[in-house]
Amino acid sequence: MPRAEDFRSPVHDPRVVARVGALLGGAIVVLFVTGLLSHLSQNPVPWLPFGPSPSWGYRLSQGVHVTVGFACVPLLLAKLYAAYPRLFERPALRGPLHALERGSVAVLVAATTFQIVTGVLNVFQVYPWKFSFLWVHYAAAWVVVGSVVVHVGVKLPVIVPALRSSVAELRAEESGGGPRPPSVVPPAVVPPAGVAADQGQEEDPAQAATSRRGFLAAVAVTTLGVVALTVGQTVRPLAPFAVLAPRDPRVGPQGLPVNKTARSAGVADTATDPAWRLVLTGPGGTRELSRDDLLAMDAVTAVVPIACVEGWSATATWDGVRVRDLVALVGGTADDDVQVDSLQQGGSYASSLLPGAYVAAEDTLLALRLAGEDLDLDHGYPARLVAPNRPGVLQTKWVARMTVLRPGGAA
Ligand code: HEM
Ligand SMILES: Nc1nc2c(c(=O)[nH]1)N[C@H]1C(S)=C(S)[C@@H](COP(=O)(O)O)O[C@H]1N2
Ligand SMILES: [Mo]
Repeated sequence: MPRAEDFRSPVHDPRVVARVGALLGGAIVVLFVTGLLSHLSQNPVPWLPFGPSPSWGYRLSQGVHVTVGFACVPLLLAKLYAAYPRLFERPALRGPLHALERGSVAVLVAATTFQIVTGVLNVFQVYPWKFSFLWVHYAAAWVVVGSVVVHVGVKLPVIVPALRSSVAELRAEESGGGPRPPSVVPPAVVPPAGVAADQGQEEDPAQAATSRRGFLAAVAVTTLGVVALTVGQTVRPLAPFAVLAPRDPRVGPQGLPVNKTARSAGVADTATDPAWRLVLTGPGGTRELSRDDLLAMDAVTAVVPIACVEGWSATATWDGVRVRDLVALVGGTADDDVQVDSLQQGGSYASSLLPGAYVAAEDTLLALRLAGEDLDLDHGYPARLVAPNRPGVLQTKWVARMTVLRPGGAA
């Protein structure tokens, strides 16, 4: 069994661990905030209602979430590599407080690794688990943030001096002038014989400083590289470089990706049936409208992005009818909530609730056309919902029914 002091690589240094940790910690804060925004836009609360503006809001926050999420992969690996010799610290437990500290690190490592692995797999639409990704990811987010707070609190006495020791000092050390670096673990008095060590010899301070700076530079370059190769799924001009992203936002019928096809949603026949009618229900009764009836209404053009929760997004130009005009046909007002149901039977995305603030927006459409053509079947023909600043999962395709909800009971 190796001992903590057997790991001689100069990278196992509190200044390295603290710097990588600061980046990872910052990333986790960003992930937590953008994650909560995503949660609140899918599970609205009365005290923080989301609205339709700015139209690119969800696109930005979820794009940041997934891009920063990808960037966490190299950061987490670097952090674990720099800090792992502490696993071999002996005695393993020095008392109840130390046990608590070690326990919080175990929770932190487990929860963060779990969060990043499941998050990335979800983006690639790989679901090797039985649980609901969304709720487990949401619950684990609180565990991650809680254990980060405990960890930073406990380690503050190490973190502060480690971060204060600036890069300038590392440089001075490199040229032979600086102080001896503090070690991540207490130095062994006598190097134990017979155990292979990372670097073997007692470290040369200049060389060690160079290795540390080299490691930090490699981490920074790798992380920026991951960002550069992912962010194109949100930022259109960088799309050609988004080789790590599973979706190319430029590829799909009418220039827009498709997550769920009409065939896989089981609506290929019902959606193309000429007998299709939009069933509108409100306080004033029920009306059935054919696609021709809808095309005969006041047409509106809106530029509204599809911003998938999985990170890809793309702007599109839609033509259709304002939802508030439809609501008015059945005696509703622009403040009423509207329940939107798809022809699709079952599945979490087969219906969505459109809160009143979105109904009122002039860019909230029952879209009939996309990019100047009739909607492609896979984009929701004969009619689909599009509203600004709304997660992709709520932009219901193949709409069959819209029901005006009034406080105190439906319709
Ligand atoms: C490590 C820290 C992370 C935290 C604290 C975090 C937090 C959250 C939270 C709170 C949500 C909202 C869940 C909900 O709507 O109920 C969320 C959603 C999401 N996260 Fe993360 N996340 C983290 C890492 C990641 C990573 C690494 C990825 C992948 C690259 C990722 C991908 C996603 C996706 C795709 C969603 C949307 C899921 C959906 O609505 O279907 N997350 N995250
Ligand atoms: N009925 C229904 N609507 C749906 C879905 C679905 O599976 N079924 N998928 C949603 C998701 S996850 C996204 S990102 C958008 C994608 O729209 P698009 O295929 O036109 O790009 O549609 C949404 N509307
Ligand atoms: Mo999506």
